[in-house]
Order: sequence, then C-alpha cells, then structure tokens
Amino acid sequence: VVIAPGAVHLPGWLSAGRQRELVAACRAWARGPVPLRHTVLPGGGVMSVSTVCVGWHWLPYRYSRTADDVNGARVAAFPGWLVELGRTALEAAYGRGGQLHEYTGDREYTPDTALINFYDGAARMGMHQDKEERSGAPVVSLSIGDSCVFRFGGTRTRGRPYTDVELASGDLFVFGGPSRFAYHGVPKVYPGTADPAVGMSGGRLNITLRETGLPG
Ligand code: MD3
Ligand code: FE
Repeated sequence: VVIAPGAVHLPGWLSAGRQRELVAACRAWARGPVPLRHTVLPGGGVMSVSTVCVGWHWLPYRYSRTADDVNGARVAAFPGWLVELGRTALEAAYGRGGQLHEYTGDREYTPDTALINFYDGAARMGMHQDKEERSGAPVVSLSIGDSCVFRFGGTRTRGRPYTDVELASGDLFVFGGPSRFAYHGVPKVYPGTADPAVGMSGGRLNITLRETGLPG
C-alpha cells in the first residue's frame, strides 16, 4: 500500500517465526553492551519510549560508536543478516526496478544502524524528522507486538495535514525518496493487541534500519 510517494506499507510482511527471532535478538541487545534506556533530551525531557541501538548509538542529536549518554560502552556490531533483511525489505516495497534504484542510487542498500524502540501502553513518540543520517537512503521500519497509530505528515511542517495508519505486528514500512525526511510520530499504542505467539509479553517493538552515511 503506497501511503505517499516513497512511503510503502506492507501489512503482515514478517512471518510469526521471523518476528520471534527478531524479538529474541532485541532482548539480547537490550541487555548489553548498552542497556535499553529512556533517552534524556537536551532540554531535560525524558522520552517515554525506551531505546537500544545496534551499529551506531543514536543520542540527541548525533550518532556515536559509543553510548556517551548511557554507560560509554561500544555498541553491538551491526550483523550481516540485518543488512540482508534490509535489502529484502526494500525489494519487497519497491520491486527490483525503477523505484529501488531511484531511491538508493547505484550502490546496494547497506544499513549500518538499527534503532530499536520499545513502547509500553503509555509510550508515545512526538512528531519529528530523522535528520541525523548523512544519507538519503530509505529507512526500513518493522513493527512487532501491540498495534499502534502511526502518524505520517509532510516534509515542511510538523502539523496537519497528516495521515494516520494503524501499524500491527509483522508490518513493514519503508520511507524513501520524497518521504525520507517527512515528519512522523506514534500518538497511541493499543495495549493487549499483540498475538502471544510472537513472544512479546506486552508492548510494542519497532526496529528501524538506516544508513548513517558515516565513515567506518
Ligand atoms: C519516516 N520510530 O525511531 S517508525 C524513530 O514506531 C521513529 O518507533 C517510530 O520514528 C516508531 O525515529 C516510527 C517509522 C519511521 C521511522 C523513521 C522514519 C518513519 C520514518 C524516517 C523518515 C521518515
Ligand atoms: Fe523517526
């Protein structure tokens, strides 16, 4: 389903088995080397979502190889199987032809960071743009566990007009081309809507794959 140019939603793209594997991998990353934590913003606000990163550590508003705002540890390496998952996701969303090449250029998509967000029933994410990456390559988003309302807006303003889309467990969403720097957020999570078979004991998991465009 094309939501906007470059923004493609594929409901139920991940099998239940693949979702369970991703939940297990995220559980392991959440224990270390950098623990899952609520990011503290420069103004003193604390994000309601908890986050752990792989490949590069995101902190407001830059990437680092070390968790400078948590425990200083070097983040876990970005595994090859996650690069492959990102490539498969882009092909599924855009096909092998025109749009894939239009949005990724002549290099193969090579994500080098994953931001893993955990939402309890009260967690929200305000409308924002993701601009820390020095790459216009697409962002791949995978949702597991409870359903949520995902709000997708324009590139110029944080406010209306926007489109609300329900994201459920197993959904793939890809944001490339003209949608890459659009405002977006998560205004609501629906507690208790997850299929127990995916191995989440409550809450919502979102994994985004990105190219930072940073060296090494
Ligand atoms: C559109 N995460 O981690 S995923 C984020 O569900 C973030 O946890 C939300 O926004 C979540 O930055 C939304 C969908 C998403 C992620 C990145 C994007 C949409 C995007 C980057 C550019 C445009
Ligand atoms: Fe974002």
